[in-house]
Amino acid sequence: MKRTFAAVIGIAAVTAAVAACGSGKAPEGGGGGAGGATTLGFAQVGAESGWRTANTQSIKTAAQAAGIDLKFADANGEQEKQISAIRSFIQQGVDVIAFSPVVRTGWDAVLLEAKNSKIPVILTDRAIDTQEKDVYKTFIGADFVEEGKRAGTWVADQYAGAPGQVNIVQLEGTTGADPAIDRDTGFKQGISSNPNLRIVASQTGDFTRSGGKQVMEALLKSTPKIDVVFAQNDDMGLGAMEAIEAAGKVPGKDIKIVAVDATHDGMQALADGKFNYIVECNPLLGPKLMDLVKQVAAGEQVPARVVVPDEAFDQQQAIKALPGRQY
Ligand code: GZL
Ligand code: ZN
Repeated sequence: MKRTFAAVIGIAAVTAAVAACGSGKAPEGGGGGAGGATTLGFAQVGAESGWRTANTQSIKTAAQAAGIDLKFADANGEQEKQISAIRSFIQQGVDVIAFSPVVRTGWDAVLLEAKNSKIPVILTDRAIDTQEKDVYKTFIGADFVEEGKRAGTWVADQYAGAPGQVNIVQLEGTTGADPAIDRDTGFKQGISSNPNLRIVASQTGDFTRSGGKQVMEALLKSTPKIDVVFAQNDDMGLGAMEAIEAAGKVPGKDIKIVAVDATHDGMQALADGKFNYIVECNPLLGPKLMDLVKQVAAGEQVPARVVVPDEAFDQQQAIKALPGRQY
C-alpha cells in the first residue's frame, strides 16, 4: 500500500498528516458508543524476545490507563494463529483491531473481512505488503532500514582505513518479517562505503536467544575468521555472545557484536564491553497506540504513518543510560 503521509512522534505532539483514507464519517465498529468503553482486539506476534515482552507490557498498561477494554491474543509466532485471532475479534465485533504482523505477506483476506465488517485496523511495530486499498488506518513503528543503516555505518566507521578484509556474519530475524528484511537492506547500505567489509554468512536466528546461539555455534566452526557479528536483535546477539565465550573467544574484543533493540540485557552486555554498539528500537508503543485507537474509533483522521524515533548507544552511553531506562 503506497501511503505518502507520515508523522514522527517527537517530544511535541504528533504532527497529524491527513491519512489517505479518513472520511470523517460516523464512527466505524461502534466507536464505544455512549458510555461503553472502546474495545480493542490486539493480536501479538508472540513472546520471542525481550523487545516483545516490553512491547506487550506497554500495550496492556496503556490500555488500562486509557480505559480501553483490551482483548489480547498471543500467536506464538504463527501467522495462522494471528489470522484466527483477528477473525475472532471480527466475530466479537470489537471497535478496533490492532496487530504486529509476524511476516509481511498473507494478510489480504483477513484484512478485507475486517474492512467489510467496518472494523478499522491499526498496524503496529511491523509493516505488511498488500495490494488492497485502505485495509488499515495507520502504521505505527520504527524505521527498520534506518536502524540497519546506523548499525552498518558504525561498523564502517570502526574499520575505516583498516587493512585487509573484515568478515561480518549477520544473524537475521524471523524470515519474511519486515524488520528482518529492512535491517538487512539498511545494514548493507551502511557498510557499502567500506569495500573491506564483507558479509561472509547470513542466517536466521528467528529473533530468539537460542536461535542466535545455535547459528553462531555453527558459524564459529564453519567460518575461519569472524570479526563482527551484526545481530538483528539483542536476543540473538546475547545467544551469539554465549557461543563465542564457549568457543574460548572474548565477545566485544575478539569478535565485535552490534545489535538492535537496546533492551535491558543487551544494554547490560554493552555496558560490560561484551557488545560494542546497539541501535535502539523502542517497544513502548502502548500510549501512542491507545491515542490512535480512540481517534480511529471516533472516526477521526489519523496520520497514515507514525514513525517511532530511535537512539543508538556505544559503551559509555549505555553505562550512562542504563539506570534510567524503562525496559
Ligand atoms: C522490531 C520488532 C522485532 C524486535 C525483535 O520492531 O518487530 O521483533 O527487534 C522482536 O526483538 O522479536
Ligand atoms: Zn519495512
